Amino acid sequence: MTTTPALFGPPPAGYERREIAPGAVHLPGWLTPDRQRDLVAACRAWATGPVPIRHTRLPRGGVMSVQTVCLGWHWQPYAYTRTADDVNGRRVARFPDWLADLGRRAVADAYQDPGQGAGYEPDAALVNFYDADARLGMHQDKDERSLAPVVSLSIGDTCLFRFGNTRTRNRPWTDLTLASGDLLVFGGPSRLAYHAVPKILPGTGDPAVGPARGRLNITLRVTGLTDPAPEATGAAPAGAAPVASPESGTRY
Ligand code: MD3
Ligand code: FE
Repeated sequence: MTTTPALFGPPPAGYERREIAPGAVHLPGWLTPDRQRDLVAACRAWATGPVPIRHTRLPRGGVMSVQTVCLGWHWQPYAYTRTADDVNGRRVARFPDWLADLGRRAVADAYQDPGQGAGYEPDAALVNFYDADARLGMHQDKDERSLAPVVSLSIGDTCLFRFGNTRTRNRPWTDLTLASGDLLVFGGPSRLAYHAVPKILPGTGDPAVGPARGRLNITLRVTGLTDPAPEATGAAPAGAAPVASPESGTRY
């Protein structure tokens, strides 16, 4: 059992807040060095299992250059499941409450709206690791059934991030750099915008804070999914009387 990282307390005083587009907010340096170190330690543990970090396989036979491990729900193109059927079939690690709390603070700070922060209930995280050559092509995040914001936390090497538009994967787009400690929140009219990570800038991270090399990105999402009722899983004997479900939300 790991202890809860010390992720609480206010972000650094005087951090900037940049609105890239309506609903897309960048808070450079929102994570303190201590919080970044705690998150790196957590990512190291998640990377070992129950589902190990791996290059996601694509439907046409390729693999992504980015390596990913999921919490709460497992993502593979193009669906979320509880078990990593494309890796080892195991259930992914649970989504920790402290990470949801961090997500609520992120949304509250990005939108300067404590109410919106309080109502944010992420249930899945994708931890992406980029080595010097990894890239992520232009795509939309649309496998979630909820349009709640996506929270993105960057640690390690700086990357070039390309924020596009909601209609096409082409221009217009805005390029910005994401450095260690940066928070991005994408919601509202920006939630379905195309975006990409065209380049990592190797050696730009501080190994005393982030990974020895490369870039970590943690995205928090609201899948909008629920587990099937127990009687629909095949777990109950045939013909068994339906069993009352436990308190909702506690089955995982
Ligand atoms: C804009 N990850 O995991 S995070 C992804 O740095 C992903 O690893 C990138 O794109 C990374 O899907 C970018 C920033 C991000 C995440 C979700 C978005 C930007 C977004 C959803 C809508 C619009
Ligand atoms: Fe994405």
